[in-house]
Amino acid sequence: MKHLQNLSLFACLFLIALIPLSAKAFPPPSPAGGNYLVLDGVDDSAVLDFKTFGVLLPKGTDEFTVEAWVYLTTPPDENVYAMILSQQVGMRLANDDEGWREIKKRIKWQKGDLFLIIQGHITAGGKPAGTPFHPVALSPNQWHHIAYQAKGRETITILNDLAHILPQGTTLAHDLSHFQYPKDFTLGGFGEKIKIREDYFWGSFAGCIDEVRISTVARYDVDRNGFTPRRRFTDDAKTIALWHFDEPSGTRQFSDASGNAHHLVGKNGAKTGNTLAVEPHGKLTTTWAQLKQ
Ligand SMILES: [Ca+2]
Repeated sequence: MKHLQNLSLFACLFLIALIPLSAKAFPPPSPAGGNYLVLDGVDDSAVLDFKTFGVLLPKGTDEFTVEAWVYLTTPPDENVYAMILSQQVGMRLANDDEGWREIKKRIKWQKGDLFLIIQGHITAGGKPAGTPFHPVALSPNQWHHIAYQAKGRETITILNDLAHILPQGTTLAHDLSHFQYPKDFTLGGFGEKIKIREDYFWGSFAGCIDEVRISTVARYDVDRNGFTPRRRFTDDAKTIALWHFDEPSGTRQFSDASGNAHHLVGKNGAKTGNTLAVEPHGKLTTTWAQLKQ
């Protein structure tokens, strides 16, 4: 009898251990719903080939929004930037290391958070440059809406309902010939680590991305309370590209819902998925039944 009690106790402990593992391994759907893009953080990426498509936003674009829902599962190494999105706008995450000590004091940062950095590529004085950036703290294992938008004399970095306004306009560069890394529009990195300076790299993003939209309009009124979008994005005349990632689980081509045929290609295993696709509940039920026998 004692043996049986121990067995039950063991079964319960085993289940308790399993539940958080499932929750961690398979994020819930984003607020946009449906499937999402799953990236392993090793070499997965979704790519729009530069040779075919060029840059997404045309020459002279000074009003735009580039946005996505992101869910980081595994932070990058200390000397690696996890690349979320790249081309005329770059979105990346940096790990917590000593170099961020001063920044941490100035922003709402807590242990385990990463630093979200968003920059636009511009031409300043005839030379390629990046816009000044304001790092914001981003927690792993939850969905965040991130956006970069410009209009008139304001360029804004958005993380959920938080907005950091840079009081200057941004006209995005359309000539990327100076790029040290691939010119393709990418989500999740470049499929390989790219050295940017001694022992420092652009790397891959581990987690999920959903609902990416590129627009030639500033979409968010950040003076309003609670401007975070809560449902699936729609497309309109100002939408250049929109990916819902709602294809059936396991799909490796992601269609552009804007009608502009910017269909992304999943490289090295990047595919659509969601919580239900892996049926963690089914597995738990089976395990429970087996343990009770
Ligand atoms: Ca989706």
